[in-house]
Amino acid sequence: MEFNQICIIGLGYIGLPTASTFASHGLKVIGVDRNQEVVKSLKNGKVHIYEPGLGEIVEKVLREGMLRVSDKPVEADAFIIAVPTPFYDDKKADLSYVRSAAESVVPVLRKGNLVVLESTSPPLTTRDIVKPILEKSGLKAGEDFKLVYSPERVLPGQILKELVENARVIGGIDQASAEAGRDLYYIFVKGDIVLTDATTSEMVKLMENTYRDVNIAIANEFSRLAERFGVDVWEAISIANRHPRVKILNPGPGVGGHCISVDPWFLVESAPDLTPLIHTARKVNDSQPEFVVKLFKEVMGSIKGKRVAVLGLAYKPDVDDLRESPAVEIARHLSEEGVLVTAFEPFKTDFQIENVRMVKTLEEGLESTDAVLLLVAHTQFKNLDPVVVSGHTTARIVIDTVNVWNLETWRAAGFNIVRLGDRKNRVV
Ligand code: SAJ
Repeated sequence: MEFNQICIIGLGYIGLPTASTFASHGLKVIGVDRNQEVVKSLKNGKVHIYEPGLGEIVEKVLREGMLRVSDKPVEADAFIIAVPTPFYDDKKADLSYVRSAAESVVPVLRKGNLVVLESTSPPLTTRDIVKPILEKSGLKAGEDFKLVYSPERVLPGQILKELVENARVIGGIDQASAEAGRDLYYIFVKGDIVLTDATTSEMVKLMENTYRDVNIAIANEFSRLAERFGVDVWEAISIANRHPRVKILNPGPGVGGHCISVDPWFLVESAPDLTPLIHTARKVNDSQPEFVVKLFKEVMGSIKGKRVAVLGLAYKPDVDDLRESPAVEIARHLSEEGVLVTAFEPFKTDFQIENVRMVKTLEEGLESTDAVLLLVAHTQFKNLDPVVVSGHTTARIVIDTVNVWNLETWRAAGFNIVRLGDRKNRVV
């Protein structure tokens, strides 16, 4: 199938990089977002999200007129739906954005078009939800238009690189749809393109993130066991990982972001009777912030009125995304327990948490505190020189939950350093 103009609905962390990558490969792209603020800021050449390299490429394709933005879809050869799929309080998928994006395509859908769903969705969403909505146009999927599910699988922080280099799975509601999807992504994808059916590709996406979640949960559980048995979990993991068939992931303050902490619930929701392991792993990772709070209490003794400088609130290193962030939860929880929390998040200094003092610089955060709590391994924090830090603070206790600070150098600079999951080397 040939493509001249495509329409991408949803200009967030996935839609915008995808739109600008297609545009920089010679396709005319209409980027659609129903949020007027997003449309307005992009029309002024401003990118509303942080992702390395994205600002430059968006600015270029906007300037060249290859990417245009609008608040509703227009006629095109293909439509890509890349809107969020959050969940409700009861952990059920909220498909309202997917539904309304599909509805918005109906008036402009034409014979011969291709429609792609990229949003992470519970199994059968393409077949049972998106297809019937699109067929309200009077056209039939498979006969009049093609329909595929092709999940994004890119890692925030490396999106532009992984969009191009990762293998791409394309699940069609029939073979012709899958082949049309391949023709579209072939425009920029250098990794393998694997064709399958729509439901398999929905499941593949959920399996990948669930696999990671379960593996992080076991690492987090190992960190708790290490505390109990006086072991250094980091040492134990590095030794275990020398086994040729073992690859344990890293424990930490918990699992955040909008993917791994959300997607496994879509499987639990779809088949609760078949997913006890997946469900438990989610609960383990969701309770890891509590484990950090408990560690903080153990180290600090009574915590009411104590001052702590929290370093990092993002859900992982070097991103500005704070969605479902365990670090935010820890800061909130500590403050609810009466700790005087100051937080510094270099990628989002204007973020607000009730009763948490946000500071714009690291130095401001470090002064007047009793302890430093490192929650995110941002490069800036990893590279901190403990001698310099010691000049900015009277605190002598630092708690590293992500294992990036060297015990010896921090001790030599006069700090009592505590690591999550390391009871072996703890002095307090
Ligand atoms: N984390 C740990 N320990 C680890 C690895 C990660 O605690 O060993 C934590 C991170 O700190 C973070 C969370 O897990 O809070 C998730 O981070 P991540 O880097 O593992 O993944 P995401 O959520 O940024 O991106 C994932 C990726 N999926 C997989 O690696 C299987 C990405 O490829 C997907 O495209 C993305 O989800 C998505 O959009 O679904």
